[in-house]
Amino acid sequence: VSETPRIPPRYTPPAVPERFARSQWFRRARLGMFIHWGVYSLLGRGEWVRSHEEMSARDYLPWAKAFNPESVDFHEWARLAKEAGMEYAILTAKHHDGYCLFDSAHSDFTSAKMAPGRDFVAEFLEAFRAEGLRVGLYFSLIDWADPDYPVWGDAFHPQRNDPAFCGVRHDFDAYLTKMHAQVKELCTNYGELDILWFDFSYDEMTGERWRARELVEMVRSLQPQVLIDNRLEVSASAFGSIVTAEPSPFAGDFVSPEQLIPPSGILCEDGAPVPWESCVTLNNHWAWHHSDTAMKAPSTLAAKFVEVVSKGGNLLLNVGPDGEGRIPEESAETLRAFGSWVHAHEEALKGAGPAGIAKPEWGRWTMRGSHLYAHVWEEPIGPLPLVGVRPQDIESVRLIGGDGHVRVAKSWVIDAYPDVAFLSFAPPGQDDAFTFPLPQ
Ligand code: JFZ
Repeated sequence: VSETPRIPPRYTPPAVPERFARSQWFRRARLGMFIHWGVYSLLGRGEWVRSHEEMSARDYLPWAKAFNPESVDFHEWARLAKEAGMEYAILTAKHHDGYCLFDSAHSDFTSAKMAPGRDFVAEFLEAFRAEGLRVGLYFSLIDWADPDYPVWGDAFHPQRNDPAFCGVRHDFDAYLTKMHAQVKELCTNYGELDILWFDFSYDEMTGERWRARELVEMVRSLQPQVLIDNRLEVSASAFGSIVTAEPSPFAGDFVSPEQLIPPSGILCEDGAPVPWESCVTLNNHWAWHHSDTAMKAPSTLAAKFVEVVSKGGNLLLNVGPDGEGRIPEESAETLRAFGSWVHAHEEALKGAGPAGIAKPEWGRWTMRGSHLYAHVWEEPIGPLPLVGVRPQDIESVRLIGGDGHVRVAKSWVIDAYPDVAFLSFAPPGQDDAFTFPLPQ
């Protein structure tokens, strides 16, 4: 339901600060596709399989050699993203296992030099751009395949970051030089990128330990407009200096909560809204998992997407194609059903954000320009109170996604609450009814 008030200042939500100007397209886009895909997709036990199952490099190598998805169709992925109502997509160019889906002068462990003989990053970018989608690349700061990387996360090595263990042949600075060089390749060889999604910092491995200042300077010199997440500085569970008055040079352009919608959006210390993007799996894994059938319902995704928009964030929904590059049919079906709902309610979501009105009991508010959108999750039993909206501020009301009328309720209904507008719903031809089944 939408009504168009003559906007008095009381309906104007706090503006996103000027320092986030670069992310304007991103904050309007609101919905993206995350794609976890690589060698691990062939094993079907999630992208952490090498670490969780204590596989050595030698154990993992046969899988890397076998990874050869000849029938992968990136155009089909891109069409699904469009059908799902998504505006951008982010592919794992390199995950923690170190296997690159792009051609790199600094690694032989790549899809270009191994069985596929293809640059999947280039193919992905071409296909998604052709559908008019913005494009991003996920790049792991952690690399289990590089002997110069401290072995955190590799359960095979209980010593983790212990310098005594990593000491002898291990040269972390040499690792960083290679890692920076690969990021430079991604920023140089693939045209304009919209997002670089670094993952992730932990313990002492954060910020300058990645030579992050130098890295971000290099990225910005090559890709001035690219958006960077906040994980050069923090893990999935923290905001970082982006929410302070003095963000570091590598604080990033947005916060990246994982499997979590922040309780009241994300605000800077001074109360100004900070851009954020919640990444969420459709089941319980990022990469393809052969026995994970826990699929979120399209209606759950719809409700959660409204929640995200009402709090000023983005939703990045994940798919995990299998080792052949097929997006599981259950994921595709779920996204198509969710997408048809998104398309039907697009104007209340894309380019929309918080309304600056307290969350109502019947659902949520979003706002776009001077339009307020009431997302009504409950079946009204009578006139619906719009607490925070005065009747005199409403110019017109309109129902989105269904037949029937919605109108501002007659005065006798609201006598007890003169400052609250009420809506009544009526099926076609029954102007005096209070309610009728809302569209799902
Ligand atoms: C990271 C990856 O490890 C994971 O495989 C996936 O790509 C996800 C999107 O990002 O997940 C994390 C990162 C950091 C923490 C937890 C999960 N953390 O620090 O708690």
